[in-house]
Amino acid sequence: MLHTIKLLLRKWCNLLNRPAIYFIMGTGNARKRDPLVLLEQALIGGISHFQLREKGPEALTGIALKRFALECQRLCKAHRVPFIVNDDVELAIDIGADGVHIGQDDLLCELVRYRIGKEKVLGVSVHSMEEAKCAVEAGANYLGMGPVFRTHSKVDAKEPVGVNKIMEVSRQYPEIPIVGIGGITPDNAETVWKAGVFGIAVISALADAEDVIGEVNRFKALSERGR
Ligand code: 3NM
Repeated sequence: MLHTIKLLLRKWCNLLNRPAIYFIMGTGNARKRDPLVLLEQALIGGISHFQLREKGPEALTGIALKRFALECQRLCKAHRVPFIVNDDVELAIDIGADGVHIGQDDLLCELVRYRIGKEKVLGVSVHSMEEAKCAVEAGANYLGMGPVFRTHSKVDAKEPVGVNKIMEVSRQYPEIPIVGIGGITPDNAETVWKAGVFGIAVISALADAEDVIGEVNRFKALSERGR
């Protein structure tokens, strides 16, 4: 079991020992620059994973979304970074994304796992031990846990939970990688690493940064210190 998980992880993580700096973005998050320029800078900086999360009233749909997703995928491929699609299972399958990330309100984990097959990555957002148990049993490859701190990037975000829940879940499921999310910046990231996460996921800390490459490097340096 552990061996299978490690093999799967190796497939989507460039280097198993490398801390995950997981960037999440949709066109609505790119307020300072073109979204593809933003993604490319984050990739040059050295993010380890990318998730396309297209949300909000102005969100791209249909063919425009597919075109944008293909451009993001092309950039990720060029940098050998896994490309994950949030929620939109059909889009992920259509373009051959590396995986899908779903929340608790999205399709059932089991159903998504069945749709994408065993080879693709399935990430699930969880907020409690019960949700973590369900996600793990349904075949999630990693868990997103948060919001660790207050976030302005998700309209329906829950109250911040800090890092204690992450520590509890990682004690219960030591084999499942946990990615902390929500309000994480270079100023508070060390606390999250110290909770034993596999990675940190961020939107605004990179999307709103003046110097995206520099900010990714700050996160990378912190991950080495905090672990
Ligand atoms: N999911 P930022 S918090 C997409 O708690 C998302 O599950 C969350 O954005 C959860 O880094 C969040 O700007 C938003 O706070 C993260």
